[in-house]
Amino acid sequence: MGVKVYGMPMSTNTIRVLAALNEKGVEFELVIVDLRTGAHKQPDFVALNPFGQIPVLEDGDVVLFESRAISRYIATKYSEAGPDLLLSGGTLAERAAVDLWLEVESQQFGPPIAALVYEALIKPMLGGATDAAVVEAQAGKLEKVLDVYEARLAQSKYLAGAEFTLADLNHIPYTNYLMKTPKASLVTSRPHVLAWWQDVSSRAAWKKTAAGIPF
Ligand code: GS8
Repeated sequence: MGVKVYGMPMSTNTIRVLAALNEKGVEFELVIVDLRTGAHKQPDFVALNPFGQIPVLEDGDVVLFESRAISRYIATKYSEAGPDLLLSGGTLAERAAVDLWLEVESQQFGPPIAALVYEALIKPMLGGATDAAVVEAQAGKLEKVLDVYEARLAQSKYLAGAEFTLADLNHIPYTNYLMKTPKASLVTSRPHVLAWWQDVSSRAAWKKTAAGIPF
């Protein structure tokens, strides 16, 4: 039985999982769970993820939710294929740097960029109106985070060091959507963050993943 991902092609957290699978060259089936019809709150799906959210990964007997746990599982299971996303052959300090930037993505970068992207891009697609004050507030928070990234990326080609890792990959889905909002300037005004974005978003695996996003 092959790998199944339950989710939607436009969902950032689903895209994080697909990006990891594509980096590793793993074949998968995307099973559509349509948030617009409430499919994620139906008992058969809640049996897979008790939080009733996408994505879910099913790999034989292994069923996982939380996209960051799933991307780490993929990076670990397929450590031999494609890039060494967790620097498993590296020193303790090198692996710790991957963990550090994975945490920064989840704890510092994720909350403001998710709120900004929802307000500026997703909400209008769902028929709502963007609240400019929310966008400004979240952009203010993200700006401070990206100042830290600018300093880091001035010294290091990728977030965890000289190699592309899962820490970089986990940032791609939300940054991709940020670039489609008027706040893309948060990236384009920071030369090292921009160079990093141009590099990570030009990877063949990301281009393949992006081709599946409907807009
Ligand atoms: C968040 C999943 C999530 O918010 C993860 O997997 O990383 N921390 C979790 N999923 C959204 C779709 S955006 O990708 C979702 O399922 N929303 C519907 C809901 O919460 O009811």
